[in-house]
Parts: sequence; C-alpha cells; structure tokens
Amino acid sequence: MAGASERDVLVYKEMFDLLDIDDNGMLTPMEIRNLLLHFQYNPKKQIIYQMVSDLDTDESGGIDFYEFMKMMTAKLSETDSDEDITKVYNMYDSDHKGFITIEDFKNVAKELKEEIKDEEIKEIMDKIDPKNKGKITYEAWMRFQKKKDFSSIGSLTV
Ligand SMILES: [Ca+2]
Ligand SMILES: [Ca+2]
Repeated sequence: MAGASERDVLVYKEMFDLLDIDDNGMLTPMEIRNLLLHFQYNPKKQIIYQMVSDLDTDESGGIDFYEFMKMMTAKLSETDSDEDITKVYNMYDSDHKGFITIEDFKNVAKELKEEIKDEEIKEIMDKIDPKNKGKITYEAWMRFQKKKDFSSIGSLTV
C-alpha cells in the first residue's frame, strides 16, 4: 500500500490485533472507542458510529485490516501537509473571507453535531489567534496547526 513500508504494515497489524479484542478480524465501534480513549479522545457514540461507517467501505459492520490500514496511512500523511490544513481551514471559512469567525465555528460544530458553547468557542479562538479578538486569520490557523497542538481543540479535529 502506498505510503506505508513493510515495517509499518507489521506495526499496524500488531496494533490491529491488539485492538481486535474478540479476535474476529474486524474492529467494531466498541473496539474503536477503546482506541480513541487510549488517545484521550472521548467522542460521542454517534461520532464513533459515523467514523466506523465512513471507514467500513465494504459495509461489513466493522473495520477489517485493510480498512484499518487505509485509516492509519491517511491520518499519518495528513499531519504535515499544508494542503490538508488548508482544506480544514476552508471548511470553516466557507465563504472565503480570509478569516474564521465565531459564526463559522458554530456552523461547523452544527454540521458535526457537536454542542459547543460560545464561551468555549471564544476560548479556542483566543488560543489559536491571540492577537485578533473574535477571529482567526489564515496565517494564525497555519501556525497553530503546525505546532500540532491538537489536544486543545479537542473533538472538533476528530
Ligand atoms: Ca473485533
Ligand atoms: Ca468492513
């Protein structure tokens, strides 16, 4: 598979076997939840089900090793690519103003069915762009994402 060396595949296989608690060759939503908890994410049930159904390309009801590999290699290549960071930025700044407002945040949260309070949004925005109150410029967004401080934006990046 592109982007993964033979050694990576072995590591992924080991991870997969570890996560596949009941050993049926498939990761169920419950097993995925364990994985996310391990990374200190505790998303809502519906988000996990959504994730699994997105990854479950053959609609078998779970993620097999091939589907798991696709997820892991996609995640890895995502981390450093400007293009992907820009893609997420554009998801927020959908009308291309050149900055992200509280309203933009609310719209995305609504789409993701995340409940988030105005104060929480303001806190996140101040963290990403401390200089501009109430908005995030594209430059500040890139700077922040490259620091890889994903933990502070929590579930919005999942
Ligand atoms: Ca399983
Ligand atoms: Ca499947």
